[in-house]
Amino acid sequence: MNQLNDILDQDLDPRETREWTEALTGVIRADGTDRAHYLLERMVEETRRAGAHLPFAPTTEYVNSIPPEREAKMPGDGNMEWRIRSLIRWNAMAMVVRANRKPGELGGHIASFASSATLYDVGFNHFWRAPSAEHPGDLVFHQGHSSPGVYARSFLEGRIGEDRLDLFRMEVEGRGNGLSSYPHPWLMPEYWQVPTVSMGLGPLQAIYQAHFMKYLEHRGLIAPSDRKVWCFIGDGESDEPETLGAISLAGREKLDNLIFVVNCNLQRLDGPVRGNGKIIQELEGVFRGAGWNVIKTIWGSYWDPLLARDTSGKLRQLMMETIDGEYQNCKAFGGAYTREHFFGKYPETAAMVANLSDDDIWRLNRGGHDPHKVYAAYHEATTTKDMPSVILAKTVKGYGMGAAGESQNPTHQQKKLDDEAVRHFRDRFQIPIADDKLKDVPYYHPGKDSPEVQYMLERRKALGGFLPQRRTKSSSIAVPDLGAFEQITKGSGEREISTTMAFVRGMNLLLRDKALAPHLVPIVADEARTFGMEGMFRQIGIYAPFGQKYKPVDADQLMYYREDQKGQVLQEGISEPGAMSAWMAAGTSYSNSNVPMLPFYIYYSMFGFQRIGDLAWAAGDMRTRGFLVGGTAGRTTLNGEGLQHEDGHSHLLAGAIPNCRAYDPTFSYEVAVILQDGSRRMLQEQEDVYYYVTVMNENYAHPDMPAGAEADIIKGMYLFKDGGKPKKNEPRVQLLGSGTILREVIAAAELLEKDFGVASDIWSCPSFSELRKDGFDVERWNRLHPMDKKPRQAHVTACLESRGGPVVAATDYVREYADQIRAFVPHGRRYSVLGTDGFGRSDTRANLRAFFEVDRWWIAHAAIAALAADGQMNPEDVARAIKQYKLDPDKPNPLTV
Ligand SMILES: Cc1ncc(C[n+]2csc(CCOP(=O)(O)OP(=O)(O)O)c2C)c(N)n1
Ligand SMILES: [Mg+2]
Repeated sequence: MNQLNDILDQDLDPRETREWTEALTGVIRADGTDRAHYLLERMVEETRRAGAHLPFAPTTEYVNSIPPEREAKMPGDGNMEWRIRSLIRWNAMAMVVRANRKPGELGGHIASFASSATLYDVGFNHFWRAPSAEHPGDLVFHQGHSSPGVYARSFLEGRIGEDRLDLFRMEVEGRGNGLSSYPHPWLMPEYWQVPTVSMGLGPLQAIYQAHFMKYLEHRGLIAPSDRKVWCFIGDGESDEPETLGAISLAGREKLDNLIFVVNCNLQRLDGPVRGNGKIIQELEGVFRGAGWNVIKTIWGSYWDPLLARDTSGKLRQLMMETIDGEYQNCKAFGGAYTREHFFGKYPETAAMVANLSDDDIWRLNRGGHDPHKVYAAYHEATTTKDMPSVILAKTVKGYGMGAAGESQNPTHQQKKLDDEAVRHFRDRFQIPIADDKLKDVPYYHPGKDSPEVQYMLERRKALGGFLPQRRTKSSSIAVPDLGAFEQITKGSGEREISTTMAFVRGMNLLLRDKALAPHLVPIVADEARTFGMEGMFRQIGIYAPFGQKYKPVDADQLMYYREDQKGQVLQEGISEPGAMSAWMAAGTSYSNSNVPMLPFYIYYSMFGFQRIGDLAWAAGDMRTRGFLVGGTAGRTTLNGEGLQHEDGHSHLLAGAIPNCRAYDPTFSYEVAVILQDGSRRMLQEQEDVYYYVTVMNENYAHPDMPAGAEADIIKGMYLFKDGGKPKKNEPRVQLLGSGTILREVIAAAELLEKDFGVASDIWSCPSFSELRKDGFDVERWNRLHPMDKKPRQAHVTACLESRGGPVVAATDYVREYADQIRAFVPHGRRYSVLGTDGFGRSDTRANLRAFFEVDRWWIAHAAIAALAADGQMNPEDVARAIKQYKLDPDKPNPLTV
């Protein structure tokens, strides 16, 4: 760039330059801009061929991309829309100010919506279609903290009453009528479609929603349409890697169903976004480079005559030279300041405004506040083919807030306006509220028969209905019963397989169900081979929007790399946030596209919750349905990969998400039960839950499913092996385990019997987190129902109550995982927990399990120690176990090394 600027700064022969420029102008006049563009590109190519290195200029002039003569004209009544917008602005401001005059520090934002009101209004009035019989509906991502403006519109439309506006940010008090601070489908399931307030997640998800809608179209699951995904983003939000990190996918896949609107108010929370540069230019370069159609909407109509008179190019030069920090000053300090510090820089530009008053200069508006410019931009974006579009709209943060906030650095957090600021706001937007009423900052509704409301309703009717609105249910899809999974509910005999293989087999069994199969979406982030899923490449194909244009290198093989426009597997490349977003798009397709889908995203568990935890949380919020499969999990089971790969804690993270059901199965029939029950709940019953299942890569033989175990597997704990009828004086323990470590538990039971004559009941616990939820729920219920004759019992308590002896648990996860059930182990019973606390490392499984003290010998030792502590065995027995099992008593705690 700098090099290019250097070249452009030197004009060695101005006369020659003029001749070329005039020739080009002639071409434009005679044959149009496309022809001129063609000639220029050819010349650049010629020069490059001659050996010159010509740097690429990713940016254009600092003016609107659409010249006035090419602007599509806005239909409708501009004055009416101004009045409506003013009422919306007022009510949005009022709800925040009123909330903050109550006790309770409720918070809220005024300045952001003040800057984007026009951007939303033009969309609501002219572009965004609600789902209807005629149209599937557009999907709109709102900037999270602009939600007051969206509520204020719904208020005028009669969808939200005054009482509810006063419950903004009071969702407990509101008992279902409250208005959530930001868009949260969990809290307002019939209203908000996508949670957006965690900066960066909205734009990332919008890309994958658009990508997934094309997938559905290509696979013939929805009819092709002109529906769009619109995503509103703050300019500050573009700092997030998630915001820009996936834009090349949208360019590559030519997602012309995707429109970003970046509200460039030049400020973020603390101050300017790019005070020393220009955010619009920076974003233009980034998006153009990624293959987007960039529409800059910088200047409002009042600038048009000035720009038309700018024959010398000085005004354009000035616009380009001025940086955002200075532009912010112009809006903060007003017309006189702008005359002196902006226009005053060159005599030519000073002369241009000599006839304008300071107020006229102040009124020179920014593009994002001019509905005509915004309309033209949206029109172009919605009619652009084969490219996603981004609208870079320049606005003023705190527009209309006057001295209380307009372009002020702290304006983002301004939520309390004093009486003077409220009066100013009323005057500026001509709200008919009398002076003596102003102190209450009352809402203003012009009445449902008013021309304003009638106009709004008519517009929404023409566009198919109200927005936002969210579909909570789609059609139910029948899921085959467990019988269909016989291949994995039956034992594997001598054959040794891993739970990963069992899971993939389970998916393949689902794919055999003709009605269900089209709804399955296997998703990988470049790890299909790791999980043995490469067979699916040929079988159901990898989605490629433009098909496979090359002969794959392995074309002669059975399982070749088959890409297909109708491919079913989503291969998202090495992007866990991307694959997760694709999973969320598929898992919410029941709501957004009225097509239920069941996505399976399979990944290295370590690159799941801890890497994309915020998305996993948003997935719960937006009621995503699907399976997350944490492959090759467990701190000691994924043995060679070491510290960064060995997951010993994802279950704690998963367990914290309220509607995520997490399981750590050991045997293939457990996998089958979880898979069947999960699919049934999500597809057939349409429950708003999602599943996290860890699967391992250790191969071993799998037994038959014990009869009648299904219900307890789902609850999280079932008796795997009965230790037999208790003999007199024979010590007895209850051994618990999950995942691959359950097999160590089973082996420990044999050691205990053989070496110490201790009997064990063995419990498989595929979900300590489900057990914890059940236990606390029961405990809470009992506390609240003291007079009830029959207190409820936690599943853990019920299982262990009639079987004696201390309880010992071991898993391949940190101790906290199994420790979650401590409170529900029957009263007075000892509970010892082993786990893999500490950093992972690479070695053999056997060495790792010895290191983390979760192998059979350590488990047997822990059981003897527990019996000794209970007085049923002696310290000598513990010492013997240490010696016999070659345990090093001076070994450092693995947590510390
Ligand atoms: C991941 C994340 N980090 C921080 C925040 C806190 N936050 C909310 S709004 C905001 C500033 C947003 O600025 P910008 O994107 O420019 O939006 P504007 O309000 O100016 O339209 C910040 C930092 C957040 N919501 N999410
Ligand atoms: Mg901003």
